[in-house]
Amino acid sequence: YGSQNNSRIKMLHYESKDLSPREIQCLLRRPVQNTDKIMSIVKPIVDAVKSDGDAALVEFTAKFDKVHLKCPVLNAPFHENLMQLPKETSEAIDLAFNNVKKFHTAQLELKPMVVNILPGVTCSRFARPIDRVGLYVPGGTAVLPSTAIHLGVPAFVAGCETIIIASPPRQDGTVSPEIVYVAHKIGAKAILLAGGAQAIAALTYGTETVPKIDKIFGPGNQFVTAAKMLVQNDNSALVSIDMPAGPSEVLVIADSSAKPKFIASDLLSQAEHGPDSQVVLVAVGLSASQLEEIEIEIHKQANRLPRLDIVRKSIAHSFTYSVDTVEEAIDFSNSYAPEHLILQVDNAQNLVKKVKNAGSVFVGNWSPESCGDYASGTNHTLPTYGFARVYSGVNTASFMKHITSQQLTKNGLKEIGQAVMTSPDTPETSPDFAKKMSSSGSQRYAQELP
Ligand code: HSO
Ligand code: ZN
Repeated sequence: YGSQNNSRIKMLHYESKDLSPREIQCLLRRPVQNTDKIMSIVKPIVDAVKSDGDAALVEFTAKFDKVHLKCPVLNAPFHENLMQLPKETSEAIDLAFNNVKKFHTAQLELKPMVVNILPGVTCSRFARPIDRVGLYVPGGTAVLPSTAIHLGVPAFVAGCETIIIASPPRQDGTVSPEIVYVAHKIGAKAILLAGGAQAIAALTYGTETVPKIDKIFGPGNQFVTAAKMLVQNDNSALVSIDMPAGPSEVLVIADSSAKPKFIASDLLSQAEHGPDSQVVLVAVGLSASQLEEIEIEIHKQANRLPRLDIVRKSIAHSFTYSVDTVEEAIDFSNSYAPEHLILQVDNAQNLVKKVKNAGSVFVGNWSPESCGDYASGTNHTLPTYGFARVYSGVNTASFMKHITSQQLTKNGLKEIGQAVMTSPDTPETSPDFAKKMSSSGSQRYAQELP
């Protein structure tokens, strides 16, 4: 498989008992990303697409993807010839699609939440889909039709009116049939044949052929991530994004009940994503020979992978961390806040209640990460880089917003009107403001009362 480097693949190894709290803090930090440099490359691209639309978009695609397109957009309905797939591929997509749909349909809030606050004062909250969404499906070193499923299905389930998929074109200027098939299944309005910052800019501002959208979803390389951060800070763009993103990562907690083969597979499933991915093994009470066995497995399995060179790079900044107890392991994991947390420990189910920060949890020896990546039903667009402390993975609610409402009866207004008028929001420093606020309130109050 093309790699000349036969040296043993080795993860760095740390023992918790040898490290100071400061050193542990350093371990928890992700490899640093130089965002300033990337931003300086991305900004002119975004600005050019914003001002020159399709002309700039087509030019950047020619420059970066080496593809000359007449039109950067493929509109629905998509021709059947564009989605011809071997039967086993379409069946695999159908199975994943249905499972993801089942899990995300269960997340739909169908009824408004209604709360009677006081007699005559009723508050409610209801969800509405975001009108127009853009789903970025990476191309480049790996095409990820599964991302089209994991973003497209919740958008479809939420009821978004306009769904646009963006993905870099292949060398021959076409889109992979897997992506067209998924786009068709979710009722996407169009596929934008563009990648990188130029695709994000086109979705954000719209062009002659690309509709402007309201929220951008999906993973991507550093240029895509930087462009997403940039456009969400442009107030004139009125666009939001799913979450900040960093390289994909996994943390496996394993004790002696775990199978070395399985541990190695789970670590490698993320290591092969990209050279900057990070994989962490937290070993609970494992002996030196057990750790050695895992390492041999990693080496063996990695050498069977077509992306061995990428694996070597990501393993170089990955590590094993040995602890004595499962409590210590879960504390470390909660501080690290991994995108994927794999529990290969005795009685794994019991440990789930101690998880405080993680994107998605894989419970027990028979729940490999790849199942979540493709077909178990959960979403694979998850917070990375420690953002699992505060962000959720993409879910049906990500494609919706909540609107609240209140309705008062005459009696209800009587109940709270006085408190509204004497509300403490009257800044002492601004008596005029205070007067205005309470006078408009009392006018309404006076009108309503006999
Ligand atoms: N592990 C990735 C998702 C993915 N894997 C797509 C393969 N294809 C981030 O969760
Ligand atoms: Zn994956």
